[in-house]
Amino acid sequence: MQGLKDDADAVRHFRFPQKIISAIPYGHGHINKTYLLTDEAGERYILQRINKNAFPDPPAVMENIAGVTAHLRAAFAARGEDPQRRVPHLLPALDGRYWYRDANLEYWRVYGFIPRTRVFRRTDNPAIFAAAGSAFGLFCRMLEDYPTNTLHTTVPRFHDTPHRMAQLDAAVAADACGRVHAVRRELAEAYAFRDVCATLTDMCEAGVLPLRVTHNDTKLSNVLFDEASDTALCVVDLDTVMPGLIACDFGDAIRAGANAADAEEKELSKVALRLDMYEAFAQAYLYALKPVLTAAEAEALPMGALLMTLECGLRYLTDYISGDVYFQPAWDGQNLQKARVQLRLALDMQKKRDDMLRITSRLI
Ligand code: ADP
Ligand code: GN1
Ligand code: MG
Repeated sequence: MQGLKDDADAVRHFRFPQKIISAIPYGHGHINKTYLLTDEAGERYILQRINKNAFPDPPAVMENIAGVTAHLRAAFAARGEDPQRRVPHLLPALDGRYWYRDANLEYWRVYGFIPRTRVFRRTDNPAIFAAAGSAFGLFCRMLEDYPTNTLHTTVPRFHDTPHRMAQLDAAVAADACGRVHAVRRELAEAYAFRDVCATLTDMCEAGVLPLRVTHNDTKLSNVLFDEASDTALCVVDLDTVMPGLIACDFGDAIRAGANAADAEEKELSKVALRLDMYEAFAQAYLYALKPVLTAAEAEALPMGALLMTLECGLRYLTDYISGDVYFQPAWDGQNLQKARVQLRLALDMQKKRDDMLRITSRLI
């Protein structure tokens, strides 16, 4: 077989109807390792090795995904839509489980490939971003009646921003790579948000914001679009589906998709929140979710954008200081550059908070 080499063993342990003849690295994710498989009849599959550094309990991740995808399939079928195109479909391993553990204790899974789709890594087009907003809004809406307490919290404190701040503090104290002296400016920018970083977690603990089934990694490239019509079809990358806050899903999408500049932009003056993109996403997202959203959840959306942006900046900066142990950098200093962009974007969001609030309140 072309491609897999040492990893070929994993392929032999899934129930493919035909023989797999090629495997090529696929996608642009920074966490899992993804391959596109093709069988002798031309049918394609997505094979992924789950990153144990990010997800210490892969069987729990797979149990969440199996439960949620089954629920979504039934919900789409009930609406008369084709679940095969709207929901990722897991292929069982030979033993009937949805994962296979190899001799190196690495975990693998296989999805059917959803054909005639494309992903956007980035867009300047509000209509494309709005379509992603519909898909993520619908995703949470359809899971509104899913029993939240049956889901595993696979990454504890994933969107706990004060916890991310504390991880940054710990990385600075350890200074494992002697990089702290070079990032004093970025640290000052991050620390400026210390007072605000617990806003959402405090509201959640106080019972003001409810925990729902959320996606937690809502970037544009986690939505498959129909190639012919550019309509959003299917939400993928379900590893982080767990109980969470709507403000975090909304905010992470805005963070990743409403920046006027690239995520690695070197000219930081180009970094800014595009309010037209914010509005396009918010309108579509709220259209899907409005019927179930509480007033407090709606009001918290702008804070979600600010804190998810800050949090991502904190995570990149922590990783840079720690020696790039979580996000695999494609070049030296990439995590630091990405941190600078997120911190600058968070600052711009702070300035535009009233604009965001005004837009959101018009939509609810
Ligand atoms: P990562 O966690 O590494 O980002 P993803 O689950 O997002 O991994 O998958 C990486 C890419 O593979 C996606 O951006 C998408 O292009 C593609 N992909 C994932 N699942 C499918 C699928 N079922 N059908 C078609 N393409 C898929
Ligand atoms: C990671 O897996 P991927 O590349 O879609 C990360 C997200 C970050 C994102 C930033 C499990 O997402 O939380 O927002 O990188 N996922 C995990 O680029 O840590
Ligand atoms: Mg992804």
